[in-house]
Amino acid sequence: MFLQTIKTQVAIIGAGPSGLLLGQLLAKQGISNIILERVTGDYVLGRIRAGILEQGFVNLVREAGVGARMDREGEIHEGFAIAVNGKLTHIDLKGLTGGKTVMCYGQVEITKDLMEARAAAGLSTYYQTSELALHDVNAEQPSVTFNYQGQAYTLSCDYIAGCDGFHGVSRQTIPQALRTEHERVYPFGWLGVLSDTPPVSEELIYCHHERGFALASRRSATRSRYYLQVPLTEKVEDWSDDAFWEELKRRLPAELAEQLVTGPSIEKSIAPLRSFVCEPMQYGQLFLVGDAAHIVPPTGAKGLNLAASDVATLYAILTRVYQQGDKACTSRYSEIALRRVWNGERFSWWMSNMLHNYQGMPVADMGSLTFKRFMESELNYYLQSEAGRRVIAEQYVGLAYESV
Ligand code: RFL
Ligand code: PHB
Repeated sequence: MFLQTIKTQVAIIGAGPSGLLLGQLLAKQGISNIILERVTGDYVLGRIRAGILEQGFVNLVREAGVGARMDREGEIHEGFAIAVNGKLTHIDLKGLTGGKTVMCYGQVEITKDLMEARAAAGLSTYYQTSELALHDVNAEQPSVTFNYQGQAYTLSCDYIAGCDGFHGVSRQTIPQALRTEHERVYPFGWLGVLSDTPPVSEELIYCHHERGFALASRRSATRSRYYLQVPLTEKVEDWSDDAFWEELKRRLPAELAEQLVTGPSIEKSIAPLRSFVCEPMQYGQLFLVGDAAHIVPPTGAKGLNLAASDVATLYAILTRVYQQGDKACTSRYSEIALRRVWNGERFSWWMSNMLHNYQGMPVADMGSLTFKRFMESELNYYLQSEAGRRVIAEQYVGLAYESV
């Protein structure tokens, strides 16, 4: 097979939101980059995931010049609600944080906007690559080899951004002895349904219920996204649409359950819940970004937002490298990124513990009655106190990005 050699400044592995946003921002600064993706663009767009974007993320998308549709179609949310066994408490994000809000705009839409902007700018993305491997990441001139349309390629570059998600190859390139992986797998998953029905509420409602957690989210005035806590043993095929709606009604506050508009699901899937952090997030010229380095359970709406803060940090560092010749600043990436990551991890873990029901789980998995009582007490305390609600609000809207 003939070997093609190509060259760029930054090789980006993965065309998820992390890779696409980083690529767009770097290109704005005149830093060349090539994205290598394992699957097709349509496959990437088929993954229904996040819906809530922090202001920092929104600003970054605007800075990348890709915010026009988001600003037109996205919804600004000034608050959300937490229901405890049917009783609602409002978390006034705007009032409690001195004016901060979040944007409700689907990950699929952001990804689509970024893909279109990349194509329009003529930036190069290789979809459906295989056999991808990273080489010499600890040397001055690393490279990535891969196959594309039956042809073997070598991409030589200055830096590699590993934006290839939890199951990607980048993280595995860091020698095992040099990385520490922290992991907690939760003893339940989220069954999610997307439907073209008017959402039950204008704001999101996180429901703590004896039968298990539920979340009422949305994508627009006509599209709803709902989730139910289910045991990990559950199969999505065993959940008919009717069964899903019935269970959701049981967990929603009664007055909302009565108003719930049901309809056929357009997507239905089960996602396991995991907390995961890889330390450090860099090795030589390789930087891990987003889900490649960390995973949070979705209860705090933080996964994509942490990916965005990694992108912001790496973008600032690489801009400094290429515009000021300050190569030494690259050594600060992991330390800066991890500080924010650990806060998001702690918040997501805490929200997950308070809002889910661990009853029936092994005691080692926090299934004891004592743990249940601690969590009920914690939730009640934080909801009835304004200071408590502010603690939730401040972290939900997202901490400020650290400068490089
Ligand atoms: P992604 O999206 O996984 O993209 C990685 C890309 O890398 C490609 N890849 C490879 N490419 C080339 N070679 C290889 N060897 C490769 N291996 C993998 C993959 O095909 C893929 O295209 O990671 P990225 O870009 O870091 O983005 C992270 C986000 O997707 C994730 O954090 C969020 O979706 C998490 N999340 C949420 N985050 C929020 O901030 N707010 C939310 O409201 C929110 N809700 C959620 C969520 C995640 C969920 N699930 C299903 C896990 C709700 C759910 C249900
Ligand atoms: C979603 O709309 O998919 C969503 C919203 C908030 C979360 C998790 C998921 O915390």
